[in-house]
Amino acid sequence: MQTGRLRKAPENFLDRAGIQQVTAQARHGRRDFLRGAFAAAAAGVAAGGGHAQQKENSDGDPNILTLPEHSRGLGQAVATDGYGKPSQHEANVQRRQSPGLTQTAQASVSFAPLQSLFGIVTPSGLHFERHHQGWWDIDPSKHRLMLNGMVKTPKVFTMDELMRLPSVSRFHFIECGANTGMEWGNVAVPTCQYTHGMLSCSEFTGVPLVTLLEMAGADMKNGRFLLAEGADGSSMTRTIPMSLVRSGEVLVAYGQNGEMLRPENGYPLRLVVPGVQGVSWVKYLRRIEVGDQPYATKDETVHYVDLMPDGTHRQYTSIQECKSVVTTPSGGQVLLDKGFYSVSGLAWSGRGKVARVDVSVDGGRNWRQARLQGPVMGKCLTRFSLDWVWDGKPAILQSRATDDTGYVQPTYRQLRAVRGTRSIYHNNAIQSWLVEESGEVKNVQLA
Ligand SMILES: Nc1nc2c(c(=O)[nH]1)N[C@H]1C(S)=C(S)[C@@H](COP(=O)(O)O)O[C@H]1N2
Ligand SMILES: [Mo]
Repeated sequence: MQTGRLRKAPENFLDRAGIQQVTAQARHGRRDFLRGAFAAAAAGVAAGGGHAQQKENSDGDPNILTLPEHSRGLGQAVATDGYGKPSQHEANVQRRQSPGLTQTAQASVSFAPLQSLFGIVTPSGLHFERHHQGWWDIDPSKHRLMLNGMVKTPKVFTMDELMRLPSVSRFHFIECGANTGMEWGNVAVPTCQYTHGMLSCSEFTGVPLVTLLEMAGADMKNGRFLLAEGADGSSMTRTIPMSLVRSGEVLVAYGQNGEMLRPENGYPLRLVVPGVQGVSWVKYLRRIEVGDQPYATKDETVHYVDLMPDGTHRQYTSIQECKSVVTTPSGGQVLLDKGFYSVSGLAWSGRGKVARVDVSVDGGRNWRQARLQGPVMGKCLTRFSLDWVWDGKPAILQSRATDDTGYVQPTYRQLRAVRGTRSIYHNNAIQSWLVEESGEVKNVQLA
């Protein structure tokens, strides 16, 4: 079996000159020009991808014949800074601002490098970020969580009090409702980091919110809605339906991947609302109010609404529908020769488990069922893969996920028939990556 080699995506799209060019064009929204600008930004750095292989020919390969320094000398002593870091050779694997968005001094979104990750867990230092008013590193000894509204006994918890309660740990994805939002306008951003990188998955640890509500004697019957409020300057407040909370799924979480949450992700406390768009996962969580109707806050009436074809706004569409994306090979990467590739990607559903993923290498004409890597968990990322031998001809890679409710991820045509073209949020359409004869992989949309 001939094994193809893949050049990693050029990661430094953010070279200064490139950005200016790109943002000027993004404002005009012209796709061709934009793609040209991205290509210009990427040129000259294309060789900089991760593990460039020197191995041209194993006969006389100096990497076998010469004993390297690290086999002869004494290695370094234990790390003195007490907290491990990735290899210096992985310095390109970073979360980044999208070159397609206007760059601001107070940057508010960074995208996770999905093309560089394995399995389903996002390392905490690479978790995407979305801050409406910057992030803070709050002193946990001063942080409080208040429970009020339709409760018998309003309560205030310290972090110590919360962390003494029985906890659970669960794997869940979080996806910003605006993930893949640029693609509505047919603005093809170059890599899956920018098309799908407002997505991450962690093991979260915390106390089921229902436990705290019971402690406060909340009216679980008439109190049909909750207001969750964050302690940052964004006045982030969201209505959470009690129906989601009753099952015990919604967590008041302090843990992320075995350690405390990172400050960027809401340290010391955030709400985890499995399956629901990121904005409801209120960070720096300081108050939960129990009420009997939706709160109609700014972040659910003005923002985070979907403009429909008939001009109306759809509100409270919180669930992230079933979606998937091929992460390797994906936009910006280069197939260096013909042969075997493992086409691999991520699938998820806000309604439950991923039931199957089909992959097409011919733009959706034929589909083959992909392998799912277990364990497949509910409202969690699932890794899929498919064996593929590239014949050197142009190919279009797609993945189509189905969840355990039977819902099938739509094509752009199907999605636009219902939603029109003027939305920002909730784009779960099938993603297409064009593999050109040169091996270059590009983001394309099929009509
Ligand atoms: N307090 C507070 N909570 C917040 C936000 C915020 O700006 N402030 N942003 C929300 C949005 S829009 C998203 S997508 C997620 C992002 O979470 P992350 O930064 O941990 O990835 O947090 C949500 N919770
Ligand atoms: Mo978001």
